[in-house]
Amino acid sequence: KELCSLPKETFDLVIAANRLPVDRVVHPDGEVEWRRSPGGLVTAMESVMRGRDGAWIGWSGDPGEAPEPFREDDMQLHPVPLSADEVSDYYEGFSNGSLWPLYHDVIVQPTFKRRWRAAYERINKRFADAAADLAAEGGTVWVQDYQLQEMPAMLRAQRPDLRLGWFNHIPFPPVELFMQLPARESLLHGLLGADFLGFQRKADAYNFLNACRQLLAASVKGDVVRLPDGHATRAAAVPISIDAQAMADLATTPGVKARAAEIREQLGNPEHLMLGVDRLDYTKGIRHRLKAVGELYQEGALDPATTKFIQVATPSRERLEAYQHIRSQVERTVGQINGDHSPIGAPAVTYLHRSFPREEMAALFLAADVMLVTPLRDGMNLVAKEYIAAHDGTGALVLSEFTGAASELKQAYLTNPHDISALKQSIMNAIQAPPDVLARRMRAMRRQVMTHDVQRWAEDFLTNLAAAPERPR
Ligand code: GDG
Repeated sequence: KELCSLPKETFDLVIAANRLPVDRVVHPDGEVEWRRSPGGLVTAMESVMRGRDGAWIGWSGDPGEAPEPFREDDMQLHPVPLSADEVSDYYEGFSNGSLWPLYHDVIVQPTFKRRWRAAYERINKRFADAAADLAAEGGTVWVQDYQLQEMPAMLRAQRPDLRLGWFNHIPFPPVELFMQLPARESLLHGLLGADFLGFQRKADAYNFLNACRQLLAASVKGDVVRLPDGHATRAAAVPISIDAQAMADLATTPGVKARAAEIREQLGNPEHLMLGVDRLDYTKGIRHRLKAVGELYQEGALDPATTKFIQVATPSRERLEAYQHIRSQVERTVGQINGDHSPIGAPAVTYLHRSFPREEMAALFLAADVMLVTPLRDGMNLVAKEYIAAHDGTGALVLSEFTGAASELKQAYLTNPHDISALKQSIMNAIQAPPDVLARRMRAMRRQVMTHDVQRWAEDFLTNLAAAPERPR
């Protein structure tokens, strides 16, 4: 009775994402530490929460019982439990076996299973219940990404007082592809529980609005969808970015600069150093990139003694077959290229299948003359922006037209990675460009990235959310 009368702690801003922004690390002495996790979403959201008293709802990363809520930096963290079966059905199954390939242009055939779909709905409800419990009266709940598309409507049903926003970090597919999804109407209705939906590109918002028009026969006027009950949802582009100043600062620290020089030294001070940094995912176009680089070595357009390529491929979703497959393809190709072309003691391609600290990433960006970002489809791609922020002078970016970043970074060497000849030409153009051309292009891209950072993205999103379904003035 006493306990019940205690006021429950609630929060004005609640973030809901599949994962908490921390990983659990157990030391040999049994002590548990939570460490900030790598990855696109966490990198982006960290600065949003800084200085606010907000809460973050998400899975801890370990199956089974959830740890008690705890505080970390400026955040209240609320773990949501997932059993081992739920991890495999909701996360690996529906999220990464059905939605991820479908939303990335069916690069890999999506799998649909009714058991996966049921788990997805159940977990979305679990997240909605947690948010309903934590959000203050009239508060704001910001839902993240494709794993939680049914949560907004579930939450609105319980808490019509809340402002609900959702941001999609990945593309939203054209209706011709989206309509393959067995749960398509429920997902659209789920999203329409929100007041504002943010997408990486205008084309993604348009695809969503079009799906509502065609599959729900909903009333769509401009960028607003209105349901028969009168509730209106606005969908628009709010392209995500990086903490640009933090990356720029990191890249000018003496330690990072020295390390960048050391990396070049270790590779025998190459004339040209090319770099790729990706999660090892079939969407990232690593295979196409290697094919292009391999052919350039083969034809003698690039000299393996003086032009080196470093590919960082961070381990990802390793239990899924499609990821095991891309990994073996990539590793075989790297082996072939090095077998055919590497001088003794200095590989043409340095392949790194592991994660690195941020400082090491910054040193790699700084060391590289040419950054190769060649996804077959990518919501935004933060790596492209990080490379720009790390480079003050020259440096060249080869960038796939199929990334969200291509809409903003027009001075990159834009390319179609499906066209290997075109990709090779773009790489050569970037490598052979005169320094003054590179400097001019880099200046323009840097202006874009430095003035459109993740802090501005978060403000933009929240301003749009506060005004929805109207546009902010
Ligand atoms: C999704 C969307 C969208 C990578 N390896 C290491 C490391 N990273 C960092 C990168 C970058 C982030 O992870 C990856 O972000 P991306 O944008 O490239 O890609 P996704 O993980 O697929 O992210 C994407 C993003 O969400 C945000 O909305 O842009 O389109 O797919 O920051 O630097 N960081 C460290 N060590 C590594 O080994 N420290």
